[in-house]
Amino acid sequence: MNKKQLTAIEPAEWRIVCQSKTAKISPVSLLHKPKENDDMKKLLILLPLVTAFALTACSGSSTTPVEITLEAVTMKYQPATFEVAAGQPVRLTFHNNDSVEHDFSIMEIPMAAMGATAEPMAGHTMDAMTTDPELHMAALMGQTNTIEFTPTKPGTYEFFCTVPGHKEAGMVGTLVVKSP
Ligand SMILES: [Cu+2]
Repeated sequence: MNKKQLTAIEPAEWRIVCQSKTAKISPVSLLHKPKENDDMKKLLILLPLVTAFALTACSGSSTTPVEITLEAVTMKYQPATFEVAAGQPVRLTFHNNDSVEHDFSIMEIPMAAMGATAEPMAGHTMDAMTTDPELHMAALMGQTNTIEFTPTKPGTYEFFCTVPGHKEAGMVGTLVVKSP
């Protein structure tokens, strides 16, 4: 492992390490075991650099998304209410554990980068909608989807499923955006 390889690590990879709720980052575990003494010396020199980088990547809540998991079961969202802070990036994972397709939609919500999009799901159409929701992700039965967004304005936002009849059947919930 040389310095060039180390600096080539993208911040995104470090973010994944942070997100996986690893209590402490151990740079040693991320590196190959040195074969020779010379390699060990290089490793010891580089360790503080790696650690500093890891700390930079993991501090500062403004860059590390908070992980929220939402489930769809028997025509309901679980939880039906969740809370995040304005300015805090959110990584929302939607598991559809129901036997029909569902989505997660918010018609209007001020976001840092408008038009957050999730992976499109084959077969999911928005034909029933006259206006597209600003935040939208679908998940077919048994599938999972993820969307990242940063809400910027404190408030209470309704989320619901756009599949015809689902909102009326109870697929509605509340996203609370608190002041930071
Ligand atoms: Cu639905």
